Amino acid sequence: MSDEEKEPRTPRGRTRLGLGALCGLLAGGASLAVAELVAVAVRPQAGPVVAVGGAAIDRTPVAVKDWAIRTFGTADKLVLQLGILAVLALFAVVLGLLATRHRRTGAAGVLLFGAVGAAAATGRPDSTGPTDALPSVLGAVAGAVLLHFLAGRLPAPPRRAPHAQDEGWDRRRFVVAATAAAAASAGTGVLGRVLTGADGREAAASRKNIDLPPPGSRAPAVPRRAQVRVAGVSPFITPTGDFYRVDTALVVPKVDATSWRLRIHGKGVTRERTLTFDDLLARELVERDITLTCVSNEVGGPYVGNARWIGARLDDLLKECGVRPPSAGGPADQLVARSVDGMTIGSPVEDVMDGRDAMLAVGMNGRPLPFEHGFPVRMLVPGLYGYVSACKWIEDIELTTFDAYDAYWVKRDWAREAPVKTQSRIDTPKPFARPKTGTVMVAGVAWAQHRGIDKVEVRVDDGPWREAVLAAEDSRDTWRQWSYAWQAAKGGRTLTVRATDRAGETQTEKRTRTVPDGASGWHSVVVTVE
Ligand SMILES: Nc1nc2c(c(=O)[nH]1)N[C@H]1C(S)=C(S)[C@@H](COP(=O)(O)O)O[C@H]1N2
Ligand SMILES: [Mo]
Repeated sequence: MSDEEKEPRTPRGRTRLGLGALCGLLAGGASLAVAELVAVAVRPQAGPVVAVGGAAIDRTPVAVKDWAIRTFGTADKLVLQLGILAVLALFAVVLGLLATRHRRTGAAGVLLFGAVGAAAATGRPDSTGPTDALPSVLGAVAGAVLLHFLAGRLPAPPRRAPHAQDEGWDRRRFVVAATAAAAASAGTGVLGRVLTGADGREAAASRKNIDLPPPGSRAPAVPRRAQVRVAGVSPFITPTGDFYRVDTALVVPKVDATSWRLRIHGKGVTRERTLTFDDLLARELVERDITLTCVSNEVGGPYVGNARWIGARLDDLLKECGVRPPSAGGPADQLVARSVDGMTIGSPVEDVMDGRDAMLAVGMNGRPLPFEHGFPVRMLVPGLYGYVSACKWIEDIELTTFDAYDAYWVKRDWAREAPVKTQSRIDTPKPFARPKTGTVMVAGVAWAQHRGIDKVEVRVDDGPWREAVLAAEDSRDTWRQWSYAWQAAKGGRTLTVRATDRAGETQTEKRTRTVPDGASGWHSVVVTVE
């Protein structure tokens, strides 16, 4: 065996490798810190972690995405970013080890990672051009230089200094350089964070300054009896802070309402328009209670919420632009909404213009939209799943055809058209609860937006279906609560619920997955009566 192969086995060889790994981590940290700082100046979304994460989300197979949403819920994006950081750390260590042998190759490896980040950033649908490469490129250059520099200050390989422990290595110099590099990276990273926070300031100020005008058409008060008085049932109006959030944005877009614009154009648009936020507020605003549901919601799942929205009617606006629905001879059957972060969402023009309360929403539960829910403006179409109707951070509406264009999710195996499926959920008792024998209140929600709920039935084990008591209906675009006073006898019991919509259609028992157009099947809860 040659000396070189034995090298790592000697104590000094091991020290050298350990320090090499450290150099790699320091260089990786410096790269990220510099990149994130540059991203503040360029665009927060152009930072390498966000760009690579976004590219990963877009390329993730539907099954994996579904699994991630199921497993990590709303934390899915955090998990993804931590995963990216872990992979980067691993590669940083490898490059550091490589640099103990070949400084140049190690440094070149760092540049290669920069190229990957740059490609991801410029390839994002919301990329604003080649400047989006700057964070990754400058970060990688900083990391490469640092790795080259630090690797040059490692102890010499044993074969070159076989006897003297410390010959050729200025330990103090290395420690000083490494510490300085770590401190500079940390400082840069903190500065980047602080400046990122400041970046959304104008948008936040614009949101604060909004005084939503009173809607010209108010929603009637929610009937008092729309909420069943049973502990554990969802609040009829979902508090904004509890409203589910589903989107692909790793960084929530912070749009300044004063510079926001919405362009309406495309097939059959005879009077193209670009609206400002004030233009929108100057229109007659409508206030409506609408229940929003995600197509990724499993049977019994949490991705459904009900809010009181304020917005401008979309059908009126489209008519002013000369748009006619297909049934009136219009050439466009698909309305594609585009957001500032490059999301595209396609809705049937026919549904948007059939008189239902499709709107460009500016308010949620009496306040301007929160950033997470699409500030300053989002679309809503009662009766359709969010991915085909509810574009957040909207900035463009294009009239086209379903034949001519597939929107983001349609390119990823989801259905082109997706009306909400009739569903019902048991909110209480919870799975594996241990209620006492006697009267147990079973209660929950059912939804069939834009059709309305006409009946909810509950079944115990394989017994007969029993009609639940329906709470008052708010509107056919909202969910409806129900309750059932169950005379519970001792033992393990399975409670099952099913709903019937106003079209007379009873929820099918057939279980389907969420892909391609929403889960179906009955929700069951297993409890033990004591
Ligand atoms: N810009 C943008 N809009 C979007 C999405 C998105 O990823 N990006 N997701 C859609 C999906 S799948 C759903 S279910 C709803 C969820 O809206 P919420 O987060 O306000 O509940 O937003 C829709 N609008
Ligand atoms: Mo969704």
